[in-house]
Amino acid sequence: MAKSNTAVPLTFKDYKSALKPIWCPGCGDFAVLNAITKALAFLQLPLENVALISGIGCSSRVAAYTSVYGFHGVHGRALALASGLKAAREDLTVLVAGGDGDGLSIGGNHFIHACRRNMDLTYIVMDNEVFGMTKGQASPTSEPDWAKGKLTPGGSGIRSFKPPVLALASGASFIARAFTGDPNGLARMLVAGIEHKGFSFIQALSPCPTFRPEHADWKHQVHAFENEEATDDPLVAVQRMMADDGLGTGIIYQRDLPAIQPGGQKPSAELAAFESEFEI
Ligand SMILES: Cc1ncc(C[n+]2csc(CCOP(=O)(O)OP(=O)(O)O)c2C)c(N)n1
Ligand code: SF4
Repeated sequence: MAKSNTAVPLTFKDYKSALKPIWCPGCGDFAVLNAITKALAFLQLPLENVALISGIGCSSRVAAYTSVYGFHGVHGRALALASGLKAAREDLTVLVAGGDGDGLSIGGNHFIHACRRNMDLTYIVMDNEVFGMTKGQASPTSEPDWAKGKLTPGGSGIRSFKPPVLALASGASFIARAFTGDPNGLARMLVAGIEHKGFSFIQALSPCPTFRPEHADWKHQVHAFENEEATDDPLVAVQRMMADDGLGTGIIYQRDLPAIQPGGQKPSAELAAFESEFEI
């Protein structure tokens, strides 16, 4: 990786890799890539001080399209990888990104525990309410009667959940929803999430024109929360989230909570001796 030249301000282009995204035309994930690079440029974070960890899915490709350190990991395990990295390298700004399938279906268990631990990570879920990469199966945010694939003719019949509510109940200290149709708004949210000390969760509504073309209507349906001020009161936050149609955008909740940072402790000699017993 090229080291940042700190004498010259970095632009968003410096945070992009030479790889050309292979997302379908109109995919919302392009806007997420742009918002990430704009947020990093705004903060002037040196390239070598940032890592972007992702899972598997169309959206998870985003790690390869940036020039910061990256790890395009295993399906549903981005938060586990990122938590380990942050534990070992507190100095890094660690961003985590992926889809609703990656983060909330196979990765759902890691999600709730990442919220609960409140490590200083910024997690962007590109929510298109579908498994895009595997050609259109229902995800945990798909409506129960939405049906396209052979797996769920007539719909999955399973109610979708609201990711911000899950994040709140699990202990996240920064919760926001953004829309890729407003990339500058998403970039501002990312800046706020990165600056927040603790686990920041951003649900980015990111349309998949290939498998959910009806989401083209999101641009008319998305609305800013009437009270745009973030609340630090979980009761107010949950009321706002439950009353909402899932398309309200803004920073919903932000609260100072202890951020866990397990790094900094050297393994004890006893532990090393114990581990050596298992060496093969
Ligand atoms: C362990 C494992 N199970 C299943 C898969 C197949 N798989 C790849 S991507 C994906 C879902 C992707 O959906 P999402 O995370 O919402 O991302 P999108 O492609 O919509 O951006 C699945 C099920 C896999 N790669 N690994
Ligand atoms: S299938 Fe959907 S999510 Fe995947 S690149 Fe195409 S538009 Fe984007």
